[in-house]
Amino acid sequence: MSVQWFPGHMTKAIRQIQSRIQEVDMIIECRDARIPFSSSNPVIDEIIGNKPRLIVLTKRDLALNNITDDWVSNFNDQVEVLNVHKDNVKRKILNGCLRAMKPKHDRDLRRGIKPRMIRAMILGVPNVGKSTLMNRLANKKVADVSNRPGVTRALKKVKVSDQLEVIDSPGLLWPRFEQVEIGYHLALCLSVKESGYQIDDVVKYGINHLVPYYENLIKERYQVTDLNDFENLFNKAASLRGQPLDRGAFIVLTDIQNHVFGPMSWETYDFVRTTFLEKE
Ligand SMILES: Nc1nc2c(ncn2[C@@H]2O[C@H](COP(=O)(O)OP(=O)(O)OP(=O)(O)O)[C@@H](O)[C@H]2O)c(=O)[nH]1
Ligand SMILES: [Mg+2]
Repeated sequence: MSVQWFPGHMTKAIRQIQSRIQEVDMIIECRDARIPFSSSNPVIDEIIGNKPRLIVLTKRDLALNNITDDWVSNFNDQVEVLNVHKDNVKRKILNGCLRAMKPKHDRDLRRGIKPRMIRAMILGVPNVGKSTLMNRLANKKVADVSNRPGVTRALKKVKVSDQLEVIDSPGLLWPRFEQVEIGYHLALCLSVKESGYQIDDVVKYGINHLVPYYENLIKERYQVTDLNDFENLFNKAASLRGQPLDRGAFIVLTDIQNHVFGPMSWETYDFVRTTFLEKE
């Protein structure tokens, strides 16, 4: 069964964002480094139009470095890859924004107009780290942050420095995911609420993709030998925690979402290119 989550607050947020998009010079578009394709949102593309954009791949610490590197080398846009908690976010974002704005600043300079403060709006799918990024830029807690989708519900503007002002925004999805994998990837990265999908389907997809990297760790954690027998795996996951058996799939889902096995990239550039992009 496919994944779907497009609640009313997102439709409202899209309207709010569209009504204030003229206020900003450029967009900081956050995507999840584990799913650079699945977290690229067609609704956001439409909102951005031809405004300058800096793509920020967040949560680089949760993705596999070689796969992230491959993605970055295939981007045409300006891109920064961040662990939003640890990296020098302020410097990297300001430099990225200056690079994205350079063609406009050069045009202005030729006409004798000095570059003024850059106004940027942060956009992205839910739970990708937009508010965490804004808090790091502001050097203080200006927005609530939590590891679940749909935390931010309103736009919020913060002055970062004399060179940069940013607006944080609610996470956006789109009404229908064209491929079932997109929904699974967003669910595994906690960008979709659980009510939007069948947990068993998402967990089976997740485990099957983790096996090539973490087979032994998965077998050890749930004390199983056959990773094709999901009923047994779910039962073991539940009984090892002393929980009712029907909680098994949810327990495994939470383990995957909390990346207990280690870093994971759910989509490689080559997979996306051959499976999705070349078919269009
Ligand atoms: N490991 C890791 N966690 C991160 C990173 N950036 C953000 N997070 C975590 O991701 C979770 C979601 O962060 P938020 O900043 O609330 O995400 P958001 O995009 O504002 O989410 P919505 O407001 O729901 O759209 C929090 O638990 C953050 O601590 C990162 O680079 N690495
Ligand atoms: Mg937020």
